[in-house]
Amino acid sequence: GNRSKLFYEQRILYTKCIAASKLFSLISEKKTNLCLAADVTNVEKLLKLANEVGPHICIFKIHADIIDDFAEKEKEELKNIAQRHNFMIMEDRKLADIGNTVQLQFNQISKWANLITVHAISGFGILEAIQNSMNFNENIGVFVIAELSSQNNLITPDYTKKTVHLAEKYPKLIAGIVCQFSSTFSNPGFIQMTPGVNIEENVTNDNLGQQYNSPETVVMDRSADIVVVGRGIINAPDPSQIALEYKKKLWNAYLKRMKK
Ligand code: 5FU
Repeated sequence: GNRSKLFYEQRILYTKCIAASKLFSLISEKKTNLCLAADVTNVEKLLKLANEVGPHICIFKIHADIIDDFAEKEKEELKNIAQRHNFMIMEDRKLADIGNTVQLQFNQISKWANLITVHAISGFGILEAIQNSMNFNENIGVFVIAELSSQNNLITPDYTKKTVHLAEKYPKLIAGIVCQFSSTFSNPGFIQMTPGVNIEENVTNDNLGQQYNSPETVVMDRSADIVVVGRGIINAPDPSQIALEYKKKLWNAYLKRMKK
């Protein structure tokens, strides 16, 4: 079937991952497929962003290792804000080590994040490690990186295919796939998360390899289900107002895709 022609709420029927079905329903309830990449180093600024942008997003994605003094208290506060505004917290750690090491890392991250990204580079052990971790529960979902947005990255089409194939073997664990194209996978139960988006027409890349597309390109032409936006929002003078603009553009692109 063609996953890009199914509504979010219809996709619930195809997933065996409880975190993914929660995500599908919160997206259709809040009418937002926007994920904020909250790449700030100051923890007060992080919590302020979560509070202000929270109503407009489905996922608040962070890199915990860039934040100064991200301690127990702040993690609890972030969880409270997530509950208040009904969004999920993703740690974009891109775990990539052997299973045993990943299990130890996951035991920490799972204390405060519901979603986590992993590379499949080390093979099945990484997914086994998470699924069999003492801290694993059904509210946690994994996103596997099958493609990257950066210019001249080293992922090959064969690696991408094998990554998706591996993900298919863990339907309860895998919420989705981080990728760039519609053709990367076909399973309607997996959520396509796509980074590299900016609404300003003259912003097509940064000077470190990042590449940007428009909301319409990624949602309509590339069938993204969740779109990641970082600097396009966090560097704006009023992040919540810009986030609302992204939210509307992304949701309209989804509605147009469904009518096309
Ligand atoms: F898997 C990926 C990828 O392929 N590209 C990305 O840019 C993840 N990202 C993340 O999305 C990256 O780590 C940033 O947190 C975010 C994009 O931020 P930007 O400021 O919108 O470029």
